[in-house]
Amino acid sequence: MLPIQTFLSLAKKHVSDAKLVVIGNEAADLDSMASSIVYAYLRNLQVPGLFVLPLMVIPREDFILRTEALYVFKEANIDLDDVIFIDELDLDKIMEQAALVLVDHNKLAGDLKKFDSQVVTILDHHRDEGLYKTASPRIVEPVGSTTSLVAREFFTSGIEVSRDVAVLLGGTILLDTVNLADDAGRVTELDKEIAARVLPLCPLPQQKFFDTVQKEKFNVAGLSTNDLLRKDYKESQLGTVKCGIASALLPVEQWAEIDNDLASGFAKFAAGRTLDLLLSMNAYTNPEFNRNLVIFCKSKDAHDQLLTYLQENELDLTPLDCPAQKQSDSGFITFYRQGNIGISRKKLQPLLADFYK
Ligand SMILES: [Mn+2]
Repeated sequence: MLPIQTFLSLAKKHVSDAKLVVIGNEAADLDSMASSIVYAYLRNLQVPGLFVLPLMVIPREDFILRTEALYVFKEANIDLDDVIFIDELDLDKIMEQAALVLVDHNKLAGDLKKFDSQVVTILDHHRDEGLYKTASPRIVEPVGSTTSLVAREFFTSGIEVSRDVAVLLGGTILLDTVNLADDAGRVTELDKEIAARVLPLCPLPQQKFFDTVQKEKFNVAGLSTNDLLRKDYKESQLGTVKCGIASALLPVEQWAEIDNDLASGFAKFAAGRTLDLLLSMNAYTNPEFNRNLVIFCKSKDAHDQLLTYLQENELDLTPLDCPAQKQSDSGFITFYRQGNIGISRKKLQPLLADFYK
């Protein structure tokens, strides 16, 4: 049987011949990416000679931010050179002769909406938007992971599930269902049934496999300051102030060890996006939940006014010694422990909007 690696490398070689393009949702998480690849592989095995292209809907440079996917793909022996990203092809051209399969979403968004009339198949676990009623199969079921639906198709086809395919499916199901835990409220009977069939084919036992995928999700060791800032980033215009807020999952102290010139990294990121204000909200567990806040703004005055306002709103900020605050030509940066851990980005955003309106 054609190994999944060979399938991917052939799919890449024949991009311009693709008759079916399989895409996940815009967030391009592990579920979306693993589902695209495995479902495309299955369709190709069912109809040899049908060129099916699994397409990752993020630029290639963003893939390293999905650290859990990086790990699971590696464990599945997937060569990243054979994975195709949306910035590497002319999708308009391909869609002149191809149809679209949606996995892990059931409604096209943004720029892709123009392909609405070309959706022929759906496998998803989100709320059914009731679109593309002629799609076949059209499977929208509230299971824990889309990969469970893909796996069921695989088992139904009678085609053997290899070790590497099992790793892609099993790793994703465990992550999406928090290790099949009932109290996490995500797992369904189907997820459990599928897990019971694919996990025995995986090289790691269930608990160890889950722990590793989960750990890799938070493994930011290989990322630069620029990557850490853009990994989970939101931007908004607040009156005359252009404000960016990053959410990072590591202590500021650890970040300062990875990058001994955080001030420059923040200044460069802010300059590239013409920001007046750049905040990083750092959340981590060690062993209790903690928050840090980094404030980068144009001047010490601007900083002091914002700090006073944030303290009035009970963020309970105390300066961190390491790293020290720093004034440079490009801006002023300070680092705090945020005592009030209840203030998340969702809550901080409206507070800032009020302040700058
Ligand atoms: Mn999903």
